[in-house]
Amino acid sequence: SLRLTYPRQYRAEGDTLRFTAEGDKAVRAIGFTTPNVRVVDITDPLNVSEVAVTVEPMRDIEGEGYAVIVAPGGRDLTRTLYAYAAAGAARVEAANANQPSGWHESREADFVIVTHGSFREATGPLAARRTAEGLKTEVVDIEDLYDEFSAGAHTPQAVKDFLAWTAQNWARAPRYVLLVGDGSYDPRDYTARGAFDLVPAKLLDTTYMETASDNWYADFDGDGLSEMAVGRLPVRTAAEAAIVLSKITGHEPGGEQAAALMVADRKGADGYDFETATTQVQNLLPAAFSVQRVNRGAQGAEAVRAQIVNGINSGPSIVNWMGHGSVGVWTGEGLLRGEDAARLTNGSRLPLFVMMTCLNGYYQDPSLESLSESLLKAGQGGALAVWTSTGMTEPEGQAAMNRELFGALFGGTGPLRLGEAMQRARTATSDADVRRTWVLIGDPTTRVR
Ligand SMILES: [Ca+2]
Ligand SMILES: [Ca+2]
Ligand SMILES: [Ca+2]
Repeated sequence: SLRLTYPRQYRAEGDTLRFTAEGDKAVRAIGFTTPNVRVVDITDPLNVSEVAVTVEPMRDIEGEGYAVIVAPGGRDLTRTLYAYAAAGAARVEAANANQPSGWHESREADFVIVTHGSFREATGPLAARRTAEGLKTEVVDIEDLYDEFSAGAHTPQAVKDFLAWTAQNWARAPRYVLLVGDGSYDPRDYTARGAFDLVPAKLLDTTYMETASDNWYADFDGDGLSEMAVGRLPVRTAAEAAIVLSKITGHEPGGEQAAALMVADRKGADGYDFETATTQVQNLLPAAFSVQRVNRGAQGAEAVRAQIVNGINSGPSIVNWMGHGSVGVWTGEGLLRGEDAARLTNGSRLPLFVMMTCLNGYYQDPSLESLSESLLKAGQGGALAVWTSTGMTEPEGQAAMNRELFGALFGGTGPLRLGEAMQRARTATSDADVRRTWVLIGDPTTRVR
């Protein structure tokens, strides 16, 4: 065999260099643009230490710049070193004192609100109101769940592990969970569009795409049905939280009009008959309901848009859409659009929107707002709550779930809270993607009648 030994030059790139040195031999590394260079011994990543260096200008033959000379220590071992320009080192952005919490202790709750710290105060009136209604409510800071359940790491698993813990160990486990804070598919803000993973979004692979599933947090056996009813208020600021929470706490169940706006897309290239499916849902409304029906049909898009916007402005208690859609729109023609939300004038007559379509619930994009979010956050009206999908799914399972929801809400079993009605509705389909991607953009303890 042949052993070839040759000297190798250590030259920094971008004022950093990772290199090795024998403990007892001095090593010279060149190519730094500044004399202010620090070297750390990273051989054991759990025991990093700074190494003393000598810095000198590079020799003429080496070019312009500075060289560092290092002798890591008397030991024989090969050491791994990292040299960097001190000014280029990343800084710790913030260090906050820990707030102690005790969520591992056995407690009793019917409802838990898991909130980002910025919205904690805003959740107070909702917690007080539900407690007065007989639902024992706990407000949990998401930071404390990271502390207690994921060793401080920002991860959706902390929320799931907390809820699973309550199911196993609390004297009474919650039936309803409200997440207060937007989520993002870019929790570390690699794309520099803003750090909006305030209460983490859990991303799952579905047939057509990767998307968020809030149901996942309380689905302990992985069958797509959650064991607690989960909703989310995807707010980013205290001002948004105040608007949304005042809509929810200001809502009086039973006070709304017995009216429904039922909107159906026309039969598309895929051949699905949205009109017939909508009629089947509509037939489940109580006889006392006044129904406004809008069929996309052969009408001009602008005429349909006007009927929809006017229909919402009349303040029905429920708005139901079956048809095509994307993140911010109903159909490619935009029969209803995110930008319509802020102009809605239905005031305090706030409907539940049931949107059986694609992507209207895609709340996790840091730079786009989904239609469900625009409707929930609208200040002069819009939605009380929205039930829709973060993903792309087939209409058959959606329609089955839509019928079951109306049965649960209006079928005479007494007033159900939204979360309970939606739990029941999901059991009507075995389509795993429909079950997992439907999100309640709203509060699961809200009652619509
Ligand atoms: Ca803490
Ligand atoms: Ca389950
Ligand atoms: Ca969002």
